[in-house]
Amino acid sequence: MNPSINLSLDQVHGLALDALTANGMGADHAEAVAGVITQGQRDECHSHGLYRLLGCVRSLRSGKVDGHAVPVVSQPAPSIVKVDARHGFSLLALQTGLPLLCEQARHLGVAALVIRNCYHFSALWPEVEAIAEQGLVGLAMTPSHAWVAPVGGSKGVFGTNPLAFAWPRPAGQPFVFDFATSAIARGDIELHARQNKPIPLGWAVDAQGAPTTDAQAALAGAMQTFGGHKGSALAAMIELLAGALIGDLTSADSMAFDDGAGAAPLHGELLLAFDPARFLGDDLAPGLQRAENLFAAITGQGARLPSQRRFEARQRSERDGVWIDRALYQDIQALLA
Ligand code: NDP
Ligand code: PYC
Repeated sequence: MNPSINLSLDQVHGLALDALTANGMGADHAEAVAGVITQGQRDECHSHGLYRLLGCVRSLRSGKVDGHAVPVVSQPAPSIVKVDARHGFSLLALQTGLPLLCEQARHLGVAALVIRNCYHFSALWPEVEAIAEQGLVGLAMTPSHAWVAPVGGSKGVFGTNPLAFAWPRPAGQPFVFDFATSAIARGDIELHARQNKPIPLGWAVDAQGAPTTDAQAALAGAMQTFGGHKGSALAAMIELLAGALIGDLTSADSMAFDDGAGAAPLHGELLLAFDPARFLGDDLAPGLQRAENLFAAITGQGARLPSQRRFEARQRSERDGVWIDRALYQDIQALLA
């Protein structure tokens, strides 16, 4: 039997919608969550594609997430758009606040979207890509659960805290990167554990603080930051900007709130949008050209831009559908029961 199964993107989307609604999620939330899960699978981001349905349904069944929460928008200052997700998943809150974020960025040059009280499980690149689609520069960050040790330590303090950035380009796809400030997303270690595969040294230490290649031991121990002290400082910055500054939980607070339920982390998210037209005025065209020169200097020597792999995967998936692990497909089918 083939260990993988081929699905069209419509089938992926339908499967995600069915699994979420069968577990009590309201239609608008389910549509937002299924959309981002389909995007993740389409772009071959396996840690944040269909695999995430297992965690979403676990979160719904834990009774912590409100699958019908109606996000509430406020604007404490012209440049700050706040959306209270009211203990729902983050994605409907994001959809609710994004148009006003972009409008205010165009008006003021720069604006912030603060999402509070949200359960967060998704990759950030769809969010900054949506900002770049509006011709704006986007930056996004969020904490998670305190799984990651600071450099020099061996106990979780930081979340896997992703940082994503998108720069709109006059032609073609935007320049986008999106990475965890841990050496790797936790989802990737979980996928290694599911498949009984070892992980590289440098991703995590075990519960005794010793470096490990055992994925299960890594999940029971602490993850490491990328780039040593540099990733550690960026992870701390994200706790401060997308936690303390916005009046929401840090990764340690989120983990304490979860109290072993195994739900998605509950915290906030910070997104910033910058309008190049406002920053550059009459110099818009040369400013954008400088960016193009930078990208050409990268690709001109054979290096690739971040997201190039993803954009290629997107084209392939739109043409051929996606291949998913049969065991994962069966686990998802079981969620429909
Ligand atoms: P990776 O280490 O796989 O990739 C990070 C970024 O680096 C991508 O933009 C990738 O582009 C780029 N990249 C990789 N290799 C190269 C290369 N050789 N040259 C140029 N660019 C390269 O990501 P992570 O494991 O750190 O994170 C995966 C996902 O997990 C992210 O989308 C993140 O948002 C998500 N996540 C979400 C969390 C949450 O709390 N919601 C927490 C942690 C992670 P490409 O994709 O094209 O390879
Ligand atoms: O993969 O680290 C991760 C993650 C945490 C929350 C969502 N994804």
